[in-house]
Amino acid sequence: MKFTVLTLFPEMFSAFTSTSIMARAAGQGHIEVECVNFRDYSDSPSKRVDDAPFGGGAGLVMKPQPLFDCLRDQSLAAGERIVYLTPKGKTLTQQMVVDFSKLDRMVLVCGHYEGIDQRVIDTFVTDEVSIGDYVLTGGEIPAMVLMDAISRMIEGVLNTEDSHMEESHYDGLLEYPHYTRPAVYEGMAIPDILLSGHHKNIELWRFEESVKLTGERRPDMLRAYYDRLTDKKKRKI
Ligand code: 6GU
Repeated sequence: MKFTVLTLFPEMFSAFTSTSIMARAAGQGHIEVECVNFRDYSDSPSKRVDDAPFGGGAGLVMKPQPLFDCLRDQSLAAGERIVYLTPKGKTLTQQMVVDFSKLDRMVLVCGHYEGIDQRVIDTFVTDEVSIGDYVLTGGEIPAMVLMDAISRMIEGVLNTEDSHMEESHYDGLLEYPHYTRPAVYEGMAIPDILLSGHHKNIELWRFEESVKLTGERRPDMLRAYYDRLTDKKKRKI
């Protein structure tokens, strides 16, 4: 997957792309992240990228010219996905992440201020994506959220160490509690079952903990999980 990020703040992406799993994924050729500062495309002498909104009101709007010229310079193939990160977009879900992870290339457009001129959206944007019901100052962090979530779903990015949850049948439930050594810490002991060595029982305990937690915190997810089960499995529960 090649990500091309159009942003006024490319430096925000350097730690993200040079650390941990993203850096390894890039090093192994699974992903490539290219940041393009669309200020470089501004035809104004002062390299301005924003202007006052027609119709009045507070805030500034990203001018169409730098983004039009920048997007036209990205040698886009027909059908290429151009995602605009905006709180007005469709809220990102894991299913959308899985669908995006199958693409070879994505262009991510990060806005600031009151957003970008609607004509940029009408001309180029294929998907408008939000990361949740709250407002951030710009699209850079949402773009990183999107790239992180997509990258870990690309074949080969997670090794067996980090990917065990991918294969788990707890998919669609919240995770059970995790413990590591020591078995007693400041007087708090881990659940006995985890020391029993009885793998089947441990598996069952983890599943029950997952179901319990999901029921408490995300009853909507538990219902969806139940609805997805086959009738045969439903009878067992
Ligand atoms: Cl994609 N952008 C901004 N600015 N705020 C957000 C968002 C995006 N998603 C949630 N809040």
